[in-house]
Formats: sequence, structure tokens, C-alpha cells
Amino acid sequence: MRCHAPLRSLTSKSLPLRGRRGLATVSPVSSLSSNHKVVVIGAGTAGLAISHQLLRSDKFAPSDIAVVDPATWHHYQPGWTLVGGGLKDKEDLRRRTEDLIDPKLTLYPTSVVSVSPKDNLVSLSDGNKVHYEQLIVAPGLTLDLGSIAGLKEALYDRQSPVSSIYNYDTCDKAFRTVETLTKGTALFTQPAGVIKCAGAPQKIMWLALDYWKRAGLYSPEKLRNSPISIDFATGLGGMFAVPKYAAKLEQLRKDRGVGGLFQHDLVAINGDKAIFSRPDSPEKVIRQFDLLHVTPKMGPPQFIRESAIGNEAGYVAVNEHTLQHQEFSNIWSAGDASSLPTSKTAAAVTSEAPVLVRNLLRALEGKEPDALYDGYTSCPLLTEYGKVLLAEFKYGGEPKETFDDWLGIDQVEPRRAFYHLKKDFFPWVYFNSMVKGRWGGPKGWIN
Ligand code: UQ1
Repeated sequence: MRCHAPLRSLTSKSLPLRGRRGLATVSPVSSLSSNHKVVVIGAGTAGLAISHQLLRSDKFAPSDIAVVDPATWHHYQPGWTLVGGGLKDKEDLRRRTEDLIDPKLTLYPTSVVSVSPKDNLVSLSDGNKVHYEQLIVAPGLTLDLGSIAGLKEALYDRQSPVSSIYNYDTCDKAFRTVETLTKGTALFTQPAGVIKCAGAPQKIMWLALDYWKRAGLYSPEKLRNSPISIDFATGLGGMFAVPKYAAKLEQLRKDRGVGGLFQHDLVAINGDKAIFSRPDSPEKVIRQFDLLHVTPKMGPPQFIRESAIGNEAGYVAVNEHTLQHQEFSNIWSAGDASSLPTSKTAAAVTSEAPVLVRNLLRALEGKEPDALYDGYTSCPLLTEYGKVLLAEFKYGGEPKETFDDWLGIDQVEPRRAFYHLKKDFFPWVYFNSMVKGRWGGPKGWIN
């Protein structure tokens, strides 16, 4: 089956890093092009899990698989909520991308300009062209800080009480703003539209609430006498998309005295004023704040739309069960930039990756896909220090609870054991097993 020229590359900028330290043996040739059996766009959670699961199938020779990603650092993003809650240091949640990549994979530390699906070709920003037999598109979502006027300036102003756990640079600022607030209005936002980990905007709020409660600054029973008041402003219509968990979280919101501003989409920040648009009115709503936690709008990278491999919203258009592209049968997608109609989390990737890998290996043998993804995803929702509500569900918002099936535990109840899964076990298993292609989420260890 191998019909590819050996890897070649040209200018020093376009040199791929073969293996860990970039000790690539590359000989200059006259064309800026190279070939790989499989090219993976993205060395994030999906890209790394899939690349290493493919490698562990033992069906590939060194350099058969290439990974493209310009990022120096790979972040464990699910941990940023813990940083915002003062429970972890952000530096401990990142690794150098090149250190996470098996030496048998070829890394192009460059960004993608476009994909030409008819020519089986990926064009890189350094001018290099990479040919593929099979392509996996997993670049993740990018934050659109510019879509909220004044957000970027406020986030990067060290004096302002505006932060976001969705950003490496400011996830620790979130905790500093919580620690220093002694009175006033704390406002937490969630945008209209798709974001990664849709539960995180309220996780950080629940931790902050608990922090102020323990500090004697907030009391749900004596709201009038509490120096701090808390509002959750969301572009959506409820606290969560899955009815079972939404009911519980709405109850928590009411019991804890948190104001709910539904269908309020943050559009601008002006000094200590947050400005919201509403779907049913041309009038803007203006709220004063003393602390603001923002969840920015986010979306898939432009090259997907520009390469005509995306749907109307710009996500890679794949079959929701097989993860195969709807038009090009040698293109696949998983993770946040895929069109899969489920909640975008690392937990979802634990179930998407083995399906994609099996179906792609079959495609290399000329066979049709036979593995099917059921939409599994999960949101370990911190509801206070020491407790997590472990939401797990599949397509249609139907609960699929690992510990209910296994031990008869109803996961709608926040529990201490789930808190330790979230805070201690998941980060550990992520770096020790998941990025290495050995973790199947609810299925436990694989490969
Ligand atoms: C999971 O495997 C995982 O990856 C390490 C997470 O971290 C981001 C999760 O949040 C969840 C829920 C899982 C699923 C695993 C189990 C055991 C329920």
C-alpha cells in the first residue's frame, strides 16, 4: 500500500520536526512538497489521541503519519477552571507540543492555510505542501475576542476586574479578581452560540460563590445583607442543554440566590458597564459590575470554510456517527472543529477517537466504516469546592451515566468522588494515557 516518496522538506522554516528534538535528517530537494499516508491537522486533544491510537495499531511505518500544529504549547484546557478557582497552577497544565509527540510521527510546526480536497493536499503557511492519502481535521476552536467590544483591552489590563478562564493568559487573573472582591456585583457571562465546554462559564461562578460564602461575603439565606451579589447572564435560554441536569442547576441557581439573565448576549464592555443584546428587542441591556467573568465567542478556524470542507457554520462537515466527511471519503474530523452535534469536550474525544481510528483503518483496507459514535460527551460540573455533578450524555440530550450503569449512582447529585475525578484523576490520566492513545474514557484503558 505504501506509495509515497520519503519525507522531504526545504527551507529551515518549513523543516518538519521528526520526533522529539527536531533531529530530522532532511535533505534539501527542489520541491516544497512531501507525502504522508495520514496527515492530522491539530496536535490538541483530538489530534494527539487519534495520531497515537493510529500509531499503536502497528499498521504504520515511521513518518507515515504527520501532524501539523504551530502551537509551542499543548494545554490541558479542562484544568483552566481549576486555575480560576485557585486549585491549580496554569504552568502545570501545559507541555511542549514536541514533547508529547511520538518520534515516529512527523511534526510540522506550522499553521494550515488551506486544504485542497480534490488534490489531497494541505498547504502550510511557510509555503510547504503536504500530500495525504487520508486527512484528519482536528484544529479545535479559536477564541474571537474581537467580537465583544472592549473585551481584549479589559482582559489584558492588569487593573481591571475582567477575566476569562477560556484564555491561558487570564485564567489565573480570574482567581485574583475573586480573591480581591469584597463587595459589589459579580457578573458571569456565557455567549449565544457554540462554545467549548458549555458548563465551564457556570463552574467558575459556582467556585467563586463558594469562595465568597466561605469568606463571609455571600450568604444565600441573607442575600440583602451580603456585600456581594451574583448574576449569571447567558445568551441561552436555560442553565444547561440537557433537561435532566438543567433542572438541577436551575434549582441550585434559585436556592443560592443567583440572578438569572437569560437570552442576554454580551456585546460590549465599557468601563464598569457590561452591555448585552437580546433577541426580542433592539434595546441594549446595561449592567454595572465590580467583577466580570467573560466567556468569549468562539468558532472554527477560517481555513475550513475557505477550503470548502465545512458546513454553513464553518465546522468540518462529517457524518455524525462515522466521523467521515460528507463529501470527501478520505477526510475525517473529531473534536471541537467537527460538525458533530454534541457538546465539545475532551470527554467527547475519548469516544470519538476510537471510532474515527477504526473507520480510517478500514478505509485504508478499502472497507466501509462500521464503528458508530453515539454522541457521548461529559461535563464534570463543579458546583462548589469539593463537589462535582458529573453530567454524561449522548445525542438527543439523553443521559448516559457511567456510574449509574455500573454502580446505580444517580449522577445528577453533586459528589465528592466526582470532584476528585475532575481535579486529580482526569489531568493525570490525560497526560499519562489519553494523549498517548491509551485512554478510552468511560471504557477505561485501551490499546
Ligand atoms: C474522561 O475520560 C476525561 O478525560 C481524561 C475527562 O477529562 C477531560 C472527563 O471529563 C471525563 C468525564 C472523562 C470520562 C471518563 C469517565 C471515567 C467517566
